Amino acid sequence: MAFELPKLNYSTDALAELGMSQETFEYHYGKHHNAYIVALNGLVEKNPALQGKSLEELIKLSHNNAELTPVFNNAGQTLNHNQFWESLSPKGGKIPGKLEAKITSDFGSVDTFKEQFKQAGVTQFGSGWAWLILGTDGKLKVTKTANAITPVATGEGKVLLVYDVWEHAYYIDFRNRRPDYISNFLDKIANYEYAEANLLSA
Ligand code: MN3
Repeated sequence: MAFELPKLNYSTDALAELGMSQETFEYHYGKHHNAYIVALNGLVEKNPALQGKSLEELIKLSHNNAELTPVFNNAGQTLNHNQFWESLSPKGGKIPGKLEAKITSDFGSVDTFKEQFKQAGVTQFGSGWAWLILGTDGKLKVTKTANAITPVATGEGKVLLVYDVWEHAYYIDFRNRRPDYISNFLDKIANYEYAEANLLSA
């Protein structure tokens, strides 16, 4: 069973008034994400040892394995984008009560959390991702990874929310202004309901 581009929970123009244009979606979802999935399916088809495995299994077995670097990169990017689309919402930006209580408990305040989450993406040199995870110690943490790396590979914790800081994520709408793209994400389109649901199911 080949991997497929996931269905979005909103239309590709749903975030256009909120700082993420339909053109960005057409390239980012329709071309970049799709290309990772097509590449991954090609790699799996050629290698019987990879067949029948989930994305998480492929990521774990290919992590730090030089021969399987292309598998790691394409499986990681497939999963990371799946989680990124879920991390966006046309009704985003509002932090629901249970998540807010946990954020306040673990970061001190919502403002401190947002500043740390923003700085993770601002300071990620080159391409990568910024994450809100539930750490293995039961506390919320902000982290960042380069290229295709995911907390699924590093075992740091469960992914609650993620945003993409590859240039293709923001260059059409924000040009070189990565910090503005991140603030827009945090305040207008971040799907904190998704993050709370992930927290409650942990
Ligand atoms: Mn991307």
